[in-house]
Amino acid sequence: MPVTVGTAGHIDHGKTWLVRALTGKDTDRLPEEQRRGISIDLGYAPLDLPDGPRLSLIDVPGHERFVRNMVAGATGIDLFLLVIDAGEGARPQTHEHLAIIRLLGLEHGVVAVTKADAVDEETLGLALDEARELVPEAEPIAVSAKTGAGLDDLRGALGRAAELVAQKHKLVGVEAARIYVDRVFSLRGIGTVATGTLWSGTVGEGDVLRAEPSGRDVRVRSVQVHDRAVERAEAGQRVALALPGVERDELHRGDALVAPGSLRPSYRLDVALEELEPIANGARLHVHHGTAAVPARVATAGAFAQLRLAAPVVAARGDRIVLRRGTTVGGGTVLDPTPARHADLARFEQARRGEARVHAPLLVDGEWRFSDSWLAELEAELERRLDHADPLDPGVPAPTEPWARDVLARLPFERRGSMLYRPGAAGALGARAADAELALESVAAAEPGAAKLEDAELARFLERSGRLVRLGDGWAVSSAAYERARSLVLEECAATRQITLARFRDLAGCGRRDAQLLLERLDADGVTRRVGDARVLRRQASAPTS
Ligand SMILES: Nc1nc2c(ncn2[C@@H]2O[C@H](COP(=O)(O)OP(=O)(O)OP(=O)(O)O)[C@@H](O)[C@H]2O)c(=O)[nH]1
Ligand SMILES: [Mg+2]
Repeated sequence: MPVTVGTAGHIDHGKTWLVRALTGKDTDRLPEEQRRGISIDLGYAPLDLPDGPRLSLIDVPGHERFVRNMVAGATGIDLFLLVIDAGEGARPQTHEHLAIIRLLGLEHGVVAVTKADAVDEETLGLALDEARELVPEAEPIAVSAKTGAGLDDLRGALGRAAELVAQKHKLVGVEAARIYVDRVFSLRGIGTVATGTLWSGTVGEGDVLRAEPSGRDVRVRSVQVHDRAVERAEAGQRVALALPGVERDELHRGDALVAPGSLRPSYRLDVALEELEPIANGARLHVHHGTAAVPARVATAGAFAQLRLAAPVVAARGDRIVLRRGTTVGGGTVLDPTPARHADLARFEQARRGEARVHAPLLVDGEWRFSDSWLAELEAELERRLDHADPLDPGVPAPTEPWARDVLARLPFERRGSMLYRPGAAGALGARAADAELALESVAAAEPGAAKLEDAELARFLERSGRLVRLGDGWAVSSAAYERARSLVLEECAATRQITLARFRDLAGCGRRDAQLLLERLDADGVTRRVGDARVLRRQASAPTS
């Protein structure tokens, strides 16, 4: 079972150097990080333990201004590696990071007292004593990233802690896939890539995930774990997902990718509160959940609170959250991720006992029951999404939960395929009709190759209306060119069982880049599958249809 380790500790205490000494990788990759000599954003590196498992390391920044990034990194981890400068001892962010680790319910970790080379015996002894007091459950280890002293002991301690976590992992059953996005970037020839830690479930090539809160379904073209392609990644692993058809600016840190129909975004969370500082009824603060940080207002009752969020999050019962207002003021455990609006003690108590109040749909005697207020909220949420839908195709994906059929029958929307529309709504090109003509002309002129289309929304609309097919990186081909490419591949594979990029390029008569993009689209569409340097047909596609 894969285990993810996150660093923690005050600015300049030596986290990044220690990660580099352990893994050989410098996680301060941003130019600004290199210039200023501090970490700003999260860094990632694999750590191979001698005859042990491979761990994923997440390096976090110590600067107080970037605690938000630290929390985003820490929410996905299983183990902490608290780093303390032997000469300085514990400082403000040592304490704050440790508080966050506790609020997130992380039980296992290792404390490294580093820069041991720079202090005398006595100072080192004092620092180790202080560390013991701070984190009684972990034996602190004196290390130096400069000389390498103590690194083997540290690897050993990490290995033992990872073992404890892995045993706990085993007790957790398989759940629906859930990833909180921490980075989005685009790669030439691949398109948009999103990374994050897989909290639960598995994810593999060809899976469909729902991006929340946008509600869009996305198809996973390929999965990598630490720069290596895998067929399927499992819970606990850091994953990089290639998502064809998603533009880079359509997905952000904080968004969730979940198995469709498993978890819904919610503007409210009922939590059992843990206060580090008093949190008053009505207080405004930031809720950190997954990789998101969302402004919220708190409605308290006793040791509970309802968090009313300015933007929706996707949470599950039992998730931990951190509350910050300049500094970390508390945290909590989610009791109900989709509660009705309320703030009374009796209902919080019920939620804590896990008693189902009928609010969100519940199957009772073969029938879906839900409250009127839940239905009204769902309708309002769908209306909100429809308001933001693309005017070119003003629909949103319909809910796919088991209750969808019963519930949608009671809402005033029109279902067309997998989408929901306002009754009679139709896409309108309007002022963009001329742009559409130009786009189609450039795609036709590029045949048999691809043309670059700057307006992604327009390209999506034209694809939905069957006039072109989008490839990665904003390139597109005419529908005819795509069909021809598909037939070529089917025919060649029928004759010789496989097709290489070079052969396909010659047959199609286009350039290498366009050939590559076309083949990747055929992979994403489930026609072909990569095997080494060549492509073969996926089984269901092997009977030519055209
Ligand atoms: N002598 C000595 N100096 C070290 C050691 N490790 C780190 N340093 C020094 O401490 C400085 C800061 O180390 P970093 O690893 O960048 O600190 P950090 O904790 O990652 O800092 P932030 O990410 O900005 O919070 C380095 O530039 C080194 O000069 C060590 O083992 N021995
Ligand atoms: Mg650093």
